[in-house]
Amino acid sequence: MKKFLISALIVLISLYPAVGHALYILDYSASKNDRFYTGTRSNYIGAAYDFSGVGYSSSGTWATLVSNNCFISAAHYYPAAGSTVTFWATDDKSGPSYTYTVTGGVKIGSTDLWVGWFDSSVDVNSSIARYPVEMLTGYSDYIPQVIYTLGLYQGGGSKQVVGMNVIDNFYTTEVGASTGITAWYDYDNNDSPSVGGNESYLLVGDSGAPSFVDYGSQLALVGIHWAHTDNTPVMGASSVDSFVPSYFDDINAVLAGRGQSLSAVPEPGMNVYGLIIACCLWFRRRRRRQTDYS
Ligand SMILES: [Ca+2]
Ligand SMILES: [Ca+2]
Repeated sequence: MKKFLISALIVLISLYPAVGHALYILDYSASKNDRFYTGTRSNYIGAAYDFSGVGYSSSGTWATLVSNNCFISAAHYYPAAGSTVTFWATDDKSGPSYTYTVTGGVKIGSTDLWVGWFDSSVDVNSSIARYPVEMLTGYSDYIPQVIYTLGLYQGGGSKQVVGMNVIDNFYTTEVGASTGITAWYDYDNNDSPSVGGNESYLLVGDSGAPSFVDYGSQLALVGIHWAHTDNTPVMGASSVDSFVPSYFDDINAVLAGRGQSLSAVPEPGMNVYGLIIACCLWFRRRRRRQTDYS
């Protein structure tokens, strides 16, 4: 697995954990941001993506599926053994859904990341996504990447919403008894690239929900919501995610113990340049073969 060339800044910052209820979206609207909106709409920001692997538990916690029966969540707010997690095949809550019982889990080192598992594999025929982790060479390669953030509606209740933001920086963060490398994204209505009115801020209750990037038009996991700098969405405040790529090997080791593995994009040993070279070789070989036979 690729190692990061550039280290995260070592800054221990005490923050508020985002325990308790919502993702604040600057210019929220139901048709634009609700995952399970029931009316007709043409402006849903998640329309191009498959969120089926983002599950929600009977205890109000989040589970993001990364292999057949393992999920990632937050160590301070996760679906505990005995609770059930439901996955919806599409962004239609009345459509097919699949529910599994959590049977265990483990905290990843000193971090706020949690890997949990179910009694059985999530049905392979159920079209429920298993997300890969985006593995780039260095931290700077993730800045400024656009992320899609999941959370609960700022007005209360259990309605799921999709917001956006842009990764600004990385810090080693300490909250409560946990320390880990984190990705920070600010709330300032002034991002580049612009995410417009979809800029989001983590409020209490969203811990354990994921942040994704678009990798080749597919979602790839980069963050799990952990904390924030302010209890209200004031301009200049920052949201804080556990940065999953830094813990790829540790998470993969837990999955390996259960006969599974964590996927990466790009696949190890095959980056864009590797693909270009592979294509060139194939064309050369093909041309040579045509030349030989003609
Ligand atoms: Ca921002
Ligand atoms: Ca900004």
